[in-house]
Amino acid sequence: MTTDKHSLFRVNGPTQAEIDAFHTDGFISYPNVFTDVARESLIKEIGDLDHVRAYIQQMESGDVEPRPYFVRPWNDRGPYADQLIDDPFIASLLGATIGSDYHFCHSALNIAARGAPPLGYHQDHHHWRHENPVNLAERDRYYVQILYYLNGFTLGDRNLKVIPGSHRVAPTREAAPERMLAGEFDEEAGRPLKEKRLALPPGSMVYINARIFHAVEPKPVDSPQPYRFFNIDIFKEAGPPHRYTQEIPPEWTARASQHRKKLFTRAAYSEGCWDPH
Ligand SMILES: O=C(O)CCC(=O)C(=O)O
Ligand SMILES: [Fe+2]
Repeated sequence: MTTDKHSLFRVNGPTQAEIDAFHTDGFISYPNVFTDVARESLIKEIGDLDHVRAYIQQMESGDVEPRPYFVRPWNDRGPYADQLIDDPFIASLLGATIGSDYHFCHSALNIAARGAPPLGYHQDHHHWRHENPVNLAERDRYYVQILYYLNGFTLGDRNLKVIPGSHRVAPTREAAPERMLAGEFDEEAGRPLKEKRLALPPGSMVYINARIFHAVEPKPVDSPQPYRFFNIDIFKEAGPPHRYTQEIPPEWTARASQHRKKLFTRAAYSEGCWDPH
């Protein structure tokens, strides 16, 4: 289950300016960062999955209501998607931004078809809004999402948007995105909090601190791009499970390198795992 490629990316690691952007803005945008071979191979690998084919066929048949396509955890990864987990560039980026003590949390695969509804502003840090001692203790630990946009997106067509700097505002009930955009938290963030809409060519990636508020615009019914592919890998600082920390398939562990075994050696989320004992 390996590719013959040393890396799927055009770059080896982040620049100092990118690391600074991660801490200051809460995200790093990497347009066209996949090599052409990796981008094309990943698109083919995903497009060839039976359930993806079935979904697209069903959408094209036109006789069903459009429905969202979302798989979590996404485990049937081919060799290219598998390599994403610890590609040298990804390992370098994680190491440079959050250090070496982190685990693989989970991944997901999403396909947005024409007419897909928007996704409102949200954060994805799952220890928030839970008051158990474990959640409070984990509140400030890094939770990083790596968003892959294999066929890209344009403004107004399922584009991602973020509020740069919003990861610096304490996660209280008052810290709602509408109030941030109204300027109420500029002082706490140390900068004016404003929406930034992104546009990214095929083969792009966005690396975010999951504390940052982010949202997705709808896909117009007449979008020139029939399907937007989106896959995501999530890493967490070592510690108790997040809400979606997945079970690692035994065959992943069986064929894992030492480095990978370390990424996979952590508890998965289970019902009641946050309850005080
Ligand atoms: O679809 C996207 O571009 C991002 C989706 C997202 O924010 C999420 O899955 O949490
Ligand atoms: Fe999200």
